Amino acid sequence: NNTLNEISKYLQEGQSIKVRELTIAALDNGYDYKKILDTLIEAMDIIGKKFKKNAIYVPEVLIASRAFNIALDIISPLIDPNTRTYLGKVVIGTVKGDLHDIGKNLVKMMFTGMGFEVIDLGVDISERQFVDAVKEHEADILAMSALLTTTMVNMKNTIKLLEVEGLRDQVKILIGGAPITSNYARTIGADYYTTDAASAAEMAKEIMN
Ligand code: B1M
Repeated sequence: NNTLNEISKYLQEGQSIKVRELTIAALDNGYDYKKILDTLIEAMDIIGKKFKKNAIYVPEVLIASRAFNIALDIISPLIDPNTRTYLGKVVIGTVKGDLHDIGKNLVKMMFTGMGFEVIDLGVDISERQFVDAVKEHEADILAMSALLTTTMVNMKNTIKLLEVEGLRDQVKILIGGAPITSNYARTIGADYYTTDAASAAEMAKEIMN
């Protein structure tokens, strides 16, 4: 139908003002917020797939995600926290000593689009901060990003601290970032590695199934 198709189209074009207007109009016209949310998520999924195929680039993804978040801000108050169902809870951050956050933000956005609740700790996150957040939020998945060969070792240190605290078996660990390889993930005892944000979210969905 028309309004939902337009929301999808404008989201993919990153036209946040249009997406905002149409989301408000759809709600005023009696659309179920769930239908609108599904439309937004599907549109973001299309963006993720195009990004994966190199059909679009980081700036397009970032402006689409901004439009997504603006629409989400309008819808969020309507979601009853008692009935809100998430696929699962993800704690995400860039490791200690590392300030690169573009990739991490993309992963976060794809997770949100997929239906996860995401607790974003930010950048330069110590082993202790990751472990405390996993404990506090009872996270299903810990997602760590590193862009520097000098900081990727902090993923290993975080996994070690989780083991020391007896929490390792309670959480699945997903890692990524330019210098990371599946071999490295195996070596340090992480559960999963993916090369890009879209497949990180797909992988996370599989983990929860
Ligand atoms: Co930096 N930097 N940087 N930098 N920087 C790199 C990473 C570098 C490769 C550039 C180079 O020398 N060719 C190099 C690292 C070398 C190495 O260790 N191998 C480098 C360096 C050396 C540095 C500094 C040390 C430079 C200096 O000061 N001398 C310094 C370190 C600062 C610090 O972190 N302590 C530094 C600083 C910076 C800026 C602040 C200027 C800026 C960061 C801005 C920001 O993030 N807000 C910056 C940038 C922009 C880059 C490059 C140019 C681009 C990184 C980026 O955002 N890519 C980068 C060179 C390059 O990669 N071409 C470089 C786009 C982004 C979408 O990709 O983050 O790889 P990426 O994410 C991908 C995947 O990796 C994956 O998904 C995304 C795609 O879908 N992914 C995950 C990422 N996290 C994931 C997590 C997952 C799954 C997938 O699961 C949890």
